[in-house]
Parts: sequence; structure tokens; C-alpha cells
Amino acid sequence: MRSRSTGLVLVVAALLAVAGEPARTAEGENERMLARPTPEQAAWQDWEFIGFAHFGMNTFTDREWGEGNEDPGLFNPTALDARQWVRALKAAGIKLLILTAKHHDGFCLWPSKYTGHSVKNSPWRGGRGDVVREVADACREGGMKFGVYLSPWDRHEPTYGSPAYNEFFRNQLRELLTDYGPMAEVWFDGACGEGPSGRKQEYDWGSYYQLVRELQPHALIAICGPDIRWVGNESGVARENESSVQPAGGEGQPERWHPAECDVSIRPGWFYHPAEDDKVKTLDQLLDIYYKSVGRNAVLLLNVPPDRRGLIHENDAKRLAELGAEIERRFGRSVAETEGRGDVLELALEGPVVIDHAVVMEDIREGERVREYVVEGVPAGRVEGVTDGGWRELCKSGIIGHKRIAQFEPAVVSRVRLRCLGYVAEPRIRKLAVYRVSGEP
Ligand code: FUL
Repeated sequence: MRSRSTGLVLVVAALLAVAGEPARTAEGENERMLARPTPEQAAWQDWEFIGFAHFGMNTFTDREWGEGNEDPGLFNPTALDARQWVRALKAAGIKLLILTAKHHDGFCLWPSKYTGHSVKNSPWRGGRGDVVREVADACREGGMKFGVYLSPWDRHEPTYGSPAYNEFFRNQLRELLTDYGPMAEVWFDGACGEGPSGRKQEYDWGSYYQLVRELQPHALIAICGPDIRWVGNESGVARENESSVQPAGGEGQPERWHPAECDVSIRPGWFYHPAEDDKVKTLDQLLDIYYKSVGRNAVLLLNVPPDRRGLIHENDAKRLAELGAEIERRFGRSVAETEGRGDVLELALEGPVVIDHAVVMEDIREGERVREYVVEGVPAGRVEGVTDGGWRELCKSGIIGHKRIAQFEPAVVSRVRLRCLGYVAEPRIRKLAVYRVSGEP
């Protein structure tokens, strides 16, 4: 059932003040001013759950940050199978895989022409291997999007710390963006330490972005980049009211769309360490992260580091499968759902139902409009008053954006509705859905 707004309420001035918005009066003006995602950003937010694979020299030296002087001969996975990575990640519902093509130690997982510090000087596949190629191909075959992490900080490259390094970095970027098919995301880490010369680098970000735009116009530039924002921690947790709309760069500038990404590792470290085989996050920990990232209008970027064989370890693979199955069990089938415009939206229920979760999504292609909402239910068996007296709050929050997931005590209700209490333009609700996750009450 599609419930229409019963008279669109103008935004309450106080709410606008809280949200730091200038007072606007005309609805049309609000619509016009709303920041909106690019089609690529909107598609990326729809993927919701994406994966990271930290793999490289550190995998073999048992470190998190290599020094850059490691012997390439140490890199020698015994059974690398990128298809196994893709299968394991897909089981969790992951839609995109970002590979660390080069971490801070400068060791390249592809045979770059511009350095000898790469797989080409390792014993792996007789020096003819290319991890980037194998992972890109496995992703394409498996229907997974592909992206690369390329660390600007390079502790091996002698030119690091001089203008020549910017050219070196662009050359490496060009190789990655030209030779491996479509890239969905390019991840630029902001870490900037000293190189082998003892100097730090002034990164020429503008020229890096320009190259990405030129060679892969559909790729999103993340973290140190204009398209995707680092959430600000490495525990996979977004703010309570994470907004994809960020303040203008300067006076008179429009607000911009800059959605949040929550990165976190399935283990304590980013790279594989045998001592962490029994420290894989529990299903409950991962679900908590899922609720606090995907359920708070952000994208979850979960790192699963392949081991020294070049495989995702059994313990991680098992947990990924459990996570995917549990997400499906919880949210695969709703009790009821609908969509619609306006500030009030009611679900069509055929009779009393037990529910304990509500998922609300805005159609973000039309911007992030809602600033505060409540999901209410009428307890089954109540005599409804003439003035909405039967409605009880089930959950209440601020921003909706792409998706909010709320969990509440199981309630038996005969009616459910969403009420938008504050908004900057007419709400466009892509989905209001309720679920029953717990067993019989
Ligand atoms: C950080 C790096 O220093 C870590 O090693 C890791 O790659 C993490 C995702 O980003 O800045």
C-alpha cells in the first residue's frame, strides 16, 4: 500500500537550526539545493558491503608495516587461488573487492615496469605471476566488482620525497588503471611517512585524481579522494546519524555528496598473522559492526587477509559464510514492506504480526531529505482512540539516507507506520520494511 502525505508539513525552523541548515521556505528551492550522489556513488551505496584483501610482503614477514628493504624472494604463496577469495567473500554478501596492490613497503603485487620491487623478482610462479591480474580476473568471473588500494607512502622507492616520485606514482597508477579492466574503487591511503631518503613526500593529489578520471571515469576515489569519505576510525562503526551530505568547501559553495565508508579487519591486524588464526571476530561482533555501519547509512569495508598459501583461511571463510547466512536469515524476507512519498507512510498488514526490526531507506538519488523519523506500531488488541491514540513508538532516529536498521523488543502490532518528523524536502522513501528476527516470544 502506498500512503500519501496528508499535507506536507513545512520544515520546522528549529530542526533546521539543529541540522545547521539555513532557513528555507520554498519547497522548490529546497529540492533544487539538495546535494545528490553521482550514479556511481549511488550504486556503490547500494552494494552496502564490500571487501578488502591486505596481501603482500607483510603476509610473509608477519608484519603490519614493512620497511621497504625486504627481499622480494620472501614473497612465495604456495597455493594462491583468487577464485577461492571471491567465493569466500561472496558467501558473506560482499559485492566489491579492493586489493592492496602496493602497501607502504612499496612491494608491488603486479610486475610494474617502474620498479624491481615486485612479484617479478619473487620465486612465485617463476617470477611471471601477477596477483592483480589473478584477482581482477577472478572478480570478473565471479561477478564481483574490483578495486585497488595503492599506497602513496612508499618506503622502498628511492625517488620518494622528491617531485620525481609523483611521476613514478602516476606511472604505477596508469599501469593499474589501464591493464586490469574496470575498477570500481581506487583507495588512496593518507599515510605519509618518510621514504628511504629520510624525506616525506608532497603528494600531488590533483594530478592523481585527474589520471583516475581520465582512465577510469567510473571509478570512485576513496579516503584521500573526492568520492568516498573515511568514517574516521578503523573499527567499522559509523556515527549515529551519519550523513552523506557534507558541508560546503567554502562560503557560497553547495553542499556535496561524500558518503562514509567504515573499514575494519576481520582479525586484529590488517595483514595475515598465524598467531591470529583464533582471533577472527565472532559472528556477534561482525553483526554488531554490520548494524553500526550498513545500519547507519554507511558502507562496510571488511578486510579479510589471505594467508601465506594465498588462500582465505578456513576460520575466516567459515565466519564469512555464517555472516552471509545470518544477514539473509534476518533481512532476506520482510514481514511487510512498502515505499512512497510524503511524511507519513503506513504498511499494509493483514493481521497482527510480531516484529523486532525496522529497516528504512530513502531514495538517495533524490538526496538525503529526512532529518528525524519515528516508526510506530499499534499494539494488537488495543482499542484505537479517535486521535491516533493507539500508536506507540517502536524506534526513532535522525538521518535515514541510504539505510537505517533499528532493532527493538519484539512487539505484536496490528498497524505500522513511518512518520518523518523533520525533513528538508518531501521525503522519498524507497523502503519501509519490518522483520521478525527473534524466535517465538
Ligand atoms: C592504514 C594503513 O597504515 C594500514 O596498514 C591499513 O592499510 C589501513 C587500511 O590503512 O592507513
